[in-house]
Amino acid sequence: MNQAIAIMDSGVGGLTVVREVLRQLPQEQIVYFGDTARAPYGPRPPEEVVRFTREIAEYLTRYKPKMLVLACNTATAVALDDIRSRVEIPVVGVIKPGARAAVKASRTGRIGVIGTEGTVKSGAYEEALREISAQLEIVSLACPDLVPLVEAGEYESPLAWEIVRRSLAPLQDQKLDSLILGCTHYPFLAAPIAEAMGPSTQLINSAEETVREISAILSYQEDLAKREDGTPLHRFFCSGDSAIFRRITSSWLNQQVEASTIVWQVPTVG
Ligand code: I24
Ligand code: DGL
Repeated sequence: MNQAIAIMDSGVGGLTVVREVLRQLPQEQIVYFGDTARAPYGPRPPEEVVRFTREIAEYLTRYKPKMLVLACNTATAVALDDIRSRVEIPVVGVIKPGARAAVKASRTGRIGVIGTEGTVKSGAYEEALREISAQLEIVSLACPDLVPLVEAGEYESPLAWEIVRRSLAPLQDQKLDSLILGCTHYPFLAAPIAEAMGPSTQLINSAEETVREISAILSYQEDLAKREDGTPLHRFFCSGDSAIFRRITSSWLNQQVEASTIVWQVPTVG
């Protein structure tokens, strides 16, 4: 089917999911929205994140997508059920795929989760993990310093190793055998995180697992997968400065993309 896959995120972090779709499902067309003017979502109250995610879902439905992906862990944590009840198409979040991969990878059942404040406070990862297996020991930790670190381009600097080590200190003696990177930005810090946790902890990247889930839904619902060849035309939108957004997107995806800024239509009263 020729309709696009709609992907939303609080900003540019969801491009990790986009890159994975381009790699695993190169024939699929993407329409992406990054809420760069209102990012980050991590520190925001859940009601606000739900409202923003609804607005974006509503905006993206005008492109008649065949599926909507919440690439943001914070949005998935607080808004997935709400969005599912409002749209007709399949809605995929990043939490269940990550949880499933972690349980599969774990031998001891001692699983860690790191994410934004919003994600960790919601308890969504615990819920998803316990639904898969009741036998798990789960340790969750909010790491609010890590997103600003990545967005400052500091993820390879000595400062990154120091901040990661300090942030993850509470997990160091927990004997976790897998750790879910429950935030779009954390794969950029995989090296310092792996070093801080030690060699017996496996890191789980939700973006990769999510695209396997997308792929499974598309091939299960046979009429959903795109079978034609040819280069699809992707569309990128953001709520903030489109020049900066276009620069980050083009460099991350290794291709020049067009991007436009969307101005929300404020409903007029009376
Ligand atoms: N990486 C991220 N966010 C940024 C950034 C970055 N600036 C440089 N790099 N800025 O996230 C966030 C705030 N912006 C967003 C756009 O609108 C204006 C405000 C990391 C995820 C990227 C997929 C470094 C950088 C880059 C290209 C690719 C990867 C990367 F420029 F880390
Ligand atoms: N995209 C968010 C997430 O995965 C991280 C950035 C933010 O806080 O907006 O939780």
